[in-house]
Amino acid sequence: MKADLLIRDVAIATMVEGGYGLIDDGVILVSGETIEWVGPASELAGTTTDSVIEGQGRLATPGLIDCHTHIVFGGNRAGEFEQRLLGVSYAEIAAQGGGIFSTVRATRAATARELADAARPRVQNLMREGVTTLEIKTGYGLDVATELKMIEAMALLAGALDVGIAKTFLGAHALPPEYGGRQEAYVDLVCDTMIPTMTDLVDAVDVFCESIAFTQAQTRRIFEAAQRHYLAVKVHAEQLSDTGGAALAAGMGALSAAHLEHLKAGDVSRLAKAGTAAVLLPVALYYLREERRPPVDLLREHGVPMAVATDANPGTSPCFSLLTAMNMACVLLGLTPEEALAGVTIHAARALGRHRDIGTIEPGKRADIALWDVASPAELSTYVGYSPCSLVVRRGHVREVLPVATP
Ligand code: DI6
Ligand code: FE
Repeated sequence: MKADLLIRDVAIATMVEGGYGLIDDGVILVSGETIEWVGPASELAGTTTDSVIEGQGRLATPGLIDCHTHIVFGGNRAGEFEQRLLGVSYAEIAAQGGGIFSTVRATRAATARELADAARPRVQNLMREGVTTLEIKTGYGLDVATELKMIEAMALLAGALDVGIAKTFLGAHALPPEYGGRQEAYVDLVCDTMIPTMTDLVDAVDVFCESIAFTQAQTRRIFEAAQRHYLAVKVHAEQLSDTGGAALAAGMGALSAAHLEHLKAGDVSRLAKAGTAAVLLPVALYYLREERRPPVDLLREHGVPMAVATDANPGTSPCFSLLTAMNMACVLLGLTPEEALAGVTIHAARALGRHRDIGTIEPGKRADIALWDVASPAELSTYVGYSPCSLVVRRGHVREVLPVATP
């Protein structure tokens, strides 16, 4: 067999079928950008390769995927953090024109270049943790020009960094102040102007379906507009209250439903039936000190794919560490470390509709692979504030440097 790259002497957590699928003393063969062969060294027939990575017993996993972020934004919300510590709620801050609106003002005032420059170190922090693909949402513009500017900032990031970026249009994140009281008129703008404008620029359309944001009926309208333009849909639902957004989204074939703290038991089977991934965002509920937890036991019982993501955003989850989100998924939500790793690999790929392409280590998948200085895969969910990632292969090449220089 002839291949371009051989990775040997690794323990491989293939994540095929959602479990570790461990292969000891494993070998991965890569041709071009694609995984060609995976298995134990003992089964490898004669091979010639141009380059070899000696794993030295390290763990190999699929490159990690952060499937839900709002990592492009202007300004910061540290002042609000202080307010919240004094007891002011997220909803109260939003009602006073803070929250998402303060980020909208700062994002409108910034250039695409400034937005990309501000986001770069945050994305690099994810890359240092073995992330090879992340999703980024718009939603801090809420007007055509600024939403487009956010997409331009994402394109600048994609051009500057060796990481895959999935772009999601979240025009329905909040009602912009200039539309005060005219919800339906703004939904018209989203459906009739924004979505047609964004069609070729984004991969999916998201809606914040919530008591303080958009109703179920408005969410449906926006999804119908997205689907008329052949765009995939996904939802933020049941974060602060039960509005039935997740069931609606599942019924419309959504890729994912995120948050779900208030998801009712009866709606779990709808997610399962539709194959809609549940995206768990433990850092947001930690940050907001939410008592409610998504119904993880039921999701597990029904076989709903559970993804785990950072929700990286300046307000409810100022966290740019996917390993931290994995740890919190275990500690706060009761996932096993194996489920947490599946949540940032195979199930995160599903949440992005990319499961045929990325998220596992198996022949035919893209060669996005992370190597870790750990003795067992459970270690990946164990640490807070420390990344044991030591090498990343993306699209079949060794990613130049992890942004942190190793001596
Ligand atoms: N849910 C969230 O957790 C973020 N957006 C959303 O719809 C919060 C965004 C922010 O507070 O800036
Ligand atoms: Fe979010």
